[in-house]
Amino acid sequence: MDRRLFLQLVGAGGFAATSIGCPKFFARAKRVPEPPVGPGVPTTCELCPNKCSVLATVRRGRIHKLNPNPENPKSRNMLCARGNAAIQQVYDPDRLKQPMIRVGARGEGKWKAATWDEAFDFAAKKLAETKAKHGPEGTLWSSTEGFQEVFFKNLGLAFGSPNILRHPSLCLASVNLAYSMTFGTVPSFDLQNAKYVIMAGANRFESIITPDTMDLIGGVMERKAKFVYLDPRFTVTASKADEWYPIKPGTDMAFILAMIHVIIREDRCDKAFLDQWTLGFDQLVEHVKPYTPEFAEAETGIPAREITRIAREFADAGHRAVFYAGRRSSWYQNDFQMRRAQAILNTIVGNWDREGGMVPNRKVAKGEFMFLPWDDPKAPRVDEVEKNFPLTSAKDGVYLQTRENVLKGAPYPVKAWMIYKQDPLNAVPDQGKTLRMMEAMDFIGVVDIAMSDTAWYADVVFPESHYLERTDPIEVMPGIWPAAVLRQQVIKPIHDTLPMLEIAQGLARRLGLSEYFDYTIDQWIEAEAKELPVENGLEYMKKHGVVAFSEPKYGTTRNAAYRFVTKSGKIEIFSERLAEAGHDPLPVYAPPAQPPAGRFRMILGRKATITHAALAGLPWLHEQIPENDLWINQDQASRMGIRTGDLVEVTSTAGTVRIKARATEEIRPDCVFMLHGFGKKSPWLKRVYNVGAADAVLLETAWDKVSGNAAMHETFVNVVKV
Ligand SMILES: Nc1nc2c(c(=O)[nH]1)N[C@H]1C(S)=C(S)[C@@H](COP(=O)(O)OP(=O)(O)OC[C@H]3O[C@@H](n4cnc5c(=O)[nH]c(N)nc54)[C@H](O)[C@@H]3O)O[C@H]1N2
Ligand SMILES: Nc1nc2c(c(=O)[nH]1)N[C@H]1C(S)=C(S)[C@@H](COP(=O)(O)OP(=O)(O)OC[C@H]3O[C@@H](n4cnc5c(=O)[nH]c(N)nc54)[C@H](O)[C@@H]3O)O[C@H]1N2
Ligand code: SF4
Ligand SMILES: [Mo]
Repeated sequence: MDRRLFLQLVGAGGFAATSIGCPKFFARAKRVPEPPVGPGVPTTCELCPNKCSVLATVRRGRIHKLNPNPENPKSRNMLCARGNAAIQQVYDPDRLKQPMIRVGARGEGKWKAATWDEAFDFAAKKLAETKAKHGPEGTLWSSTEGFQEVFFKNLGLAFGSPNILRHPSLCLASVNLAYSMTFGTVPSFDLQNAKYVIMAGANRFESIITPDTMDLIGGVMERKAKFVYLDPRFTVTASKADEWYPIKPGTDMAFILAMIHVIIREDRCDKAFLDQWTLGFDQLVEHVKPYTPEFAEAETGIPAREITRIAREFADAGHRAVFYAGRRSSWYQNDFQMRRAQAILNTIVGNWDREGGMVPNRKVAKGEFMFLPWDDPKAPRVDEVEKNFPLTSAKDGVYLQTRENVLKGAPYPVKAWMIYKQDPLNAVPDQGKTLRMMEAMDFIGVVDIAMSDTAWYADVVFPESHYLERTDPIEVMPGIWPAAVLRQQVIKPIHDTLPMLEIAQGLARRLGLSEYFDYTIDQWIEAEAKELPVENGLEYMKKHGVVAFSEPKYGTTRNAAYRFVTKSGKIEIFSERLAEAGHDPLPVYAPPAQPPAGRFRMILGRKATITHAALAGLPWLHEQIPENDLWINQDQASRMGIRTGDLVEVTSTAGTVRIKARATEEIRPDCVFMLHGFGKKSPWLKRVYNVGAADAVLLETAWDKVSGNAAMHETFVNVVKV
């Protein structure tokens, strides 16, 4: 596709709403008419957690164009800029093309191309040696969500390791725990029908979540519902809001508690709802008395009269008012409690399970493939989750605690690390510390599609086939508009790559674990498709790529017989379980530590064209953002003699980077901001290698007290002009 047309169509917001054809002038220039491309193979995007439905067209064996599949109500007929650029990942000349085994020192970049047999033999030998020396618990298996992640995780479990470490404790563990402890489940927010929406740092026009981003455009902006946004930065989302408040970082809980205070004081709660469904409202009434709007003004910098007015407007919109939860809650050490405060604010206006409110997620039923079960691991987890974070999900683990304990060698040594679809050197705060953890390993194996920074420091790199080259399990995407989606192969792998299932099978064969992986992907999805709520599930899925419910259902939990999955069976405003675990049963506000004079708090966020630390180097996307920079407030910058484009040195206790400055009014004076995804160490990522800087170098180790979720906005940095 023509680059300019691509850019016009993806536009400033970064997404195209409909299919884009091949430009006519392009076609005219060809002597031989191009064969038609047809409607496309239905499949599912893998470039971020949203998993939008795609129709992939192929011409002469090459992927020609990716279009949105209108049949998925969750992705709302949208394929964003990143989704479109997936073609460039497939044909990227710097892609991993065959297994690689390290021959020089770690990180030196000396590799030998290997056959799959050599790579499997090598890794299996190292894993078996680790098991013989330290037991299966001496191995760590870490991964980020993806449809083939299940095979990676199962390999770790079948191997006998308790140390399965998934990405939530870097992302959304605290928000999920806060909502589940209140409602027994994590709901969605009906932005299509809401009348009043408050978002605190959920940058939905740049941090895309489907269908919320599109519903914010269609449901909120076009219907002129009120949209209030709090963010220390003027983001694209701020620019679209009715009201934007550059809240002082780390003080959102004060704002929320003051809203609760006003709503209770002025008797604007949904009393009938509170009486019937909730526990602990009386304690809340007492609890919020000190949290006046004036108190919150002093904390947040938002005028008390505005907080009071917003609270009144919010309560007046009642069941159609939502304080949106946000997704990345790896912010502060009190993140769990801040999200609990949000959940309680939503509760008191009675928006639970109402059109335009908070709605418990529905699922599409699917079958399960029955594989041979393995014995439970004998050893406890190395992160000692049950002791350190008893309320959090032990099956996903806690990343930072894992790293602390591995570095200490306690409670036992962990000496081999397998990594799937994850780049811990960039995703985990304090890159230097993660490097030390890697150095402490006897063996590191990485499964990726690119030579990520983490892969660059590994011993063996297994190239996974690209999502457009493989068939993955059917996945259920829960929500108000739930869907089950299939990712099916569009083209055969163009290099010597394998899907994760076959990588797991290759290793399992050598580790004596074959019996647990004795099936094909086709058998797996056939079993899943059997229970889909359509006739001939598998055929339907292959033809449509998606089975979905396009009509929302409200009120299913609002019946007298319903018991919430909480200790009391009610919505828990006051939580005894929290009290028992030694935490505040109602959210107590404590002001965040302030940066000492001359230092700034570092905050993070996203742009629409980049996913995390990946994708910034894909040509179409790279042209949008060729390099990251450090946002610093204009007044602060001029006082320090810093101008846009000047090179600055940024230092925290974790590390130092050099990066160009962007002096701007679009950020508060007490913080600085840096985009993720640059300053790479892997020369294979050539457009972003040594370009800009990596935020992970600067971030210090801190976590949320209840969930163990990484707290990534707790680092203070020093900035000097170079
Ligand atoms: N400094 C900093 N750290 C953060 C964040 C931040 O904003 N700043 N955000 C946090 C959040 S919210 C999250 S969710 C995490 C995300 O953390 P990660 O999951 O580590 O994020 P990515 O950068 O997307 O890295 C994914 C890796 O998977 C590879 N990959 C992509 N597709 C495939 C595939 O199909 N198969 C395989 N095998 N590999 C594939 C990519 O090449 C890349 O190396 O990071 C967290 N950490
Ligand atoms: N394009 C794109 N979309 C994505 C992703 C991606 O990488 N790229 N990743 C996906 C994933 S895994 C996730 S978790 C989500 C993340 O999406 P979000 O949950 O929206 O999180 P972030 O984009 O990380 O944005 C955090 C925002 O909070 C602001 N902020 C910082 N401190 C404070 C504070 O104290 N108070 C308030 N109110 N605001 C604050 C920051 O300036 C930033 O704009 O996005 C998803 N969607
Ligand atoms: S939001 Fe974009 S990158 Fe994410 S799944 Fe959808 S199309 Fe793919
Ligand atoms: Mo995330």
